Amino acid sequence: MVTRRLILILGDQLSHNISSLKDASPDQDEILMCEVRDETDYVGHHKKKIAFIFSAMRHFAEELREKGWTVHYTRLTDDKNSGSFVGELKRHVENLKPDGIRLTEPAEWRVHKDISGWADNQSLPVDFCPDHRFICPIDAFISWAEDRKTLRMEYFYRDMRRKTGLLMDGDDPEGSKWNYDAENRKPASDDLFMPKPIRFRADDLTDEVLDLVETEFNDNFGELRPFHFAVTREEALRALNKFIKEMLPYFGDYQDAMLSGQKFLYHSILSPYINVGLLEPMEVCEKAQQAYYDGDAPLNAVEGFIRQIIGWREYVRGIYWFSGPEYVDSNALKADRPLPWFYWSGETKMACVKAVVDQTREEAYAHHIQRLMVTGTFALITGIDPHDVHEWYLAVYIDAFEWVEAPNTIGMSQFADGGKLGSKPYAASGAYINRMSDYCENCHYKVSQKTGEGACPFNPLYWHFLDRNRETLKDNGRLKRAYSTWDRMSQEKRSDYLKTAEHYLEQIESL
Ligand code: FAD
Ligand code: DLZ
Ligand code: SF4
Repeated sequence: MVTRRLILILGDQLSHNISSLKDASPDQDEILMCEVRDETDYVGHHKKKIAFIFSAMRHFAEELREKGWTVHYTRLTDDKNSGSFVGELKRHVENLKPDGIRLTEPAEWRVHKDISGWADNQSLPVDFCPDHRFICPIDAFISWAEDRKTLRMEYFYRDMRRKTGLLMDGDDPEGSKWNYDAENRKPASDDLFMPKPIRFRADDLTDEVLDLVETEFNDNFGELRPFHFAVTREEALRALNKFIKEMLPYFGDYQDAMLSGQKFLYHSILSPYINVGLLEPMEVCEKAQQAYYDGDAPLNAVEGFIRQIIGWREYVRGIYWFSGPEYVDSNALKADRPLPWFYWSGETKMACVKAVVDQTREEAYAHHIQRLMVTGTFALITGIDPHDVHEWYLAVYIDAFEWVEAPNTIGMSQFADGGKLGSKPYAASGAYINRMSDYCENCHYKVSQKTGEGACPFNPLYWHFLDRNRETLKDNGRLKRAYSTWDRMSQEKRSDYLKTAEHYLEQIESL
């Protein structure tokens, strides 16, 4: 007997070779895709993020139809839209009476729980297929992690290099070193040639989505237009090719640099495309590897780039599933201050924070060091509630999906998991931002001033952070030097730091 399955494709599963479509046939199976309020409203997403996902979903549905599939596509404003994946599954099961349901496993706990909870009470079979776009299956990560006292990305990454064969010379790493990060920390100067990321013109389908977002999500954070993101695989491949040719050769050198007015530097801006499935992580890495073998990009750049994808990206996904749904509520440092309003408005005298928030509002994008060492470090050293910080990052970036955002925010950036993901908190004084950027040149605050009115807030707040978290952090090997510097300071100097920090904390909203 022929079985007729209904295949649910979620908004971050827009790959033609997604596992739920393997061995399925347009002659007997049908597809369901849906724009639902549960997904648009679980945080107040940036307008560009909603537009990107809806437009990419609608384009993908069209491509499937061109391949002969019957696609049942629920638009956000359809009268019968129930507002949730489960509601749409129920409605379509009633109408279409399929013999079974199939989907690639959802990427996050919330959705997985909802759909599997519904599936448990169904008489028809619901088949969850593993997501083969990731290199490390969840089970394999869990076995790797369970055997270890401490989890560190570097060892996991080496296993991924061996497993994929990327940049391997037999059993050894290409160039005989696994990691070239030491060569990757140059500040940038504004006379460097900065290629611009490719920008795509909105077609009719995207224009329609932009109008929808303008009407339905007008109060959400962020500027909707101009909208230049790729929304099809063909466009995403063009973005990938431009990155490999023009930016990759300099990616390593300037990976940590920040420059006013230069929002993208040599970063790839590929995370949204990889995360929703328009590009596959392995194909991106293979292209980068080829550029190295062809002599078009140096090893430090290519290794650094590949490490972000098969190392960090896979590692944070593993940590997310290994840690359970309660990971997002971690708060090892018991931080409880509310998120300052300037994270939304950009109205702050701190030039670095203003630059990153303004850019985030305009582009729904900031690069890793901006996220980690500016907005992330400020929230960490001022003791903002990590759950508030997590919800902010989940809302404002176009590439934000909980499985990748939460470990980066809760773990790497806020140290709220107590050091499960990373070995030290990314706390820093203004000196770091001054070294890696030009933000301090036009700041109201003086980066060289340590205490008193006008001192860069990062300076006293850094020491305040270390002092108030001493009990929890004193045994962290990577903070030993900082604590001994603090202990060597005179009582008077320490008290000046703490007084200035407390003064700043009292008036945090007007910093
Ligand atoms: P590039 O600098 O060009 O890097 C290449 C690719 O490597 C990226 O496209 C991405 O796929 C991958 N990558 C790099 N760093 C990481 C990382 N730490 N974790 C996972 N993948 C990585 N990334 C997201 O994709 N979604 C998020 O919601 C997200 N939230 C973050 C929150 C915080 C607090 C921090 C510190 C980092 C976060 N990151 C997140 C990681 C990183 O900042 C982004 O992946 C990167 O900035 C995306 O821009 P890009 O494509 O230009 O990256
Ligand atoms: C992020 C998002 C948004 C804003 N809207 C939708 C949607 O309407 N329909 C959909 O299928 N997916 C959407 N997504 C992406 C989902 O949240 C994502 O697929 C799940 O979180 C599973 O990881
Ligand atoms: Fe940021 Fe301090 Fe530099 Fe101002 S002086 S830009 S607050 S690091």
